[in-house]
Amino acid sequence: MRASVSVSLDGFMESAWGGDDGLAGLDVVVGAIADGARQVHDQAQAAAIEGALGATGETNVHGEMVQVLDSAGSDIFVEAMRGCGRVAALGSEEIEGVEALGDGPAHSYVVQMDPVDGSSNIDVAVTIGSIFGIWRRSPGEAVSEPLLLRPGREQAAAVYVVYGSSTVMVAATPGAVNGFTLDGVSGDFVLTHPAITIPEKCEYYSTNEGNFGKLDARTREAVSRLRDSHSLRYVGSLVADFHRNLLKGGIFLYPGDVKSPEGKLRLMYEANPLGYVAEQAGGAAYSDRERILDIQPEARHQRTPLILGNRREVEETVRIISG
Ligand code: AHM
Ligand code: MG
Repeated sequence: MRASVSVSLDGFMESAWGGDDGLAGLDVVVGAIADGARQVHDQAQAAAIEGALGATGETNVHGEMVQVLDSAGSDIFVEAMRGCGRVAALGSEEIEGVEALGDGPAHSYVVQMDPVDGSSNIDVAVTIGSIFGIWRRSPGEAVSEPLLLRPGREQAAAVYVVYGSSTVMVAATPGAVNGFTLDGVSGDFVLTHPAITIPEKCEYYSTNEGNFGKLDARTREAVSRLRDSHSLRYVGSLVADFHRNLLKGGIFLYPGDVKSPEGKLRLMYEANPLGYVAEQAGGAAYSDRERILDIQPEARHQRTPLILGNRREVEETVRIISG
C-alpha cells in the first residue's frame, strides 16, 4: 500500500470557482479529501486480501453494523481533515459528537461527511462512495454544535467520491461541477469530467422497489409512474446511483414509508451534499415536501426522504407525493 502523500488535483483551481476570494483555502480542504479518498481506494482494493472485510462487531449512532472499512475510512478522513489545518469542526455519520479540529483564523471551514457510503456493498466488491458537505466558518465563530446545524443552501462546496470500476471525485463549487479520475499509477486526480450538467432527458429511475408495499398510496403512484416510463437501475449505494443519474440522466428516490416517514438517508451527510451537487449541475433535490437545501436541521443525525436528480422529474414526483 502507498504511503500517505499529498495528491495533486489537476485543474481544480482553474476549473472550480473562478477565484472567489471568499473560498480561500477550499482547495486545501478538497485536496485533503482527495488524499483521503486515495487511501480509502487503496484499502478497498486490498480489503479482501488483507482480511479487512466484514463487520467490526460494533454498531454506530444509527444502530447500524459498522464495517471494518467504515471504521478505517472514518479514521482516514478525520485525520485528513485535521491535518489540512483549514477545518474547524467535523460531523460524521459514523461519529456521535462533533469533532473539534481547530479554532484559529485559518480554520475557516466546517465539514460533514459520510466517510463510506453503501457499506453493505463492501463485502461483495460493488461500488461504494464517500460524501462531504463543506460550510464556511466566520472568524471567531464558536466551534460547537450550532456550527454544524446550518441549512444546505449555505454550503460553500460539496464533494463526493465514487469507488467503482474507476475512482472518481466530483467537486461542486458555486456554478461549477467537475469530475476528477484517480490515476492509479501517479496517485493524482486528473480532470476528466469538466463542467458536468445533468442531462435534460431522464433515462433512469433508482429506488428500492422492495419497499413498494410499505409506501403510502401517493408515493406508490409516483413510483409506478416512473416504472412505466423509465429503466430501473439500483445499486444500493447512494453515491453510485446518484453518479449514474448525474452523468446519464435520472432520478433517485428514497422516500419515507409508513413505518419510517423520514426515510433512511441522513440530511447532513447524504442529502445536503448531493442536493448541492445536483443543483449546481442543473438538477434538483427535495424531501417529500420541500427543497432539501432549505431544511433547517434540528439534529445532526436526522433523516429525510430524498428525491434527487433530473429537475423536471423530481418536481413532478414531489407534486404527486405531496398531493
Ligand atoms: P450507509 O451510509 O450506512 O451505507 O447507508 C446508506 C445506503 C445508501 O448508500 C443507499 O442509497 C441506501 O442505504 C440503500 O438502502 P436499502 O438497502 O434500504 O435500499
Ligand atoms: Mg451513506
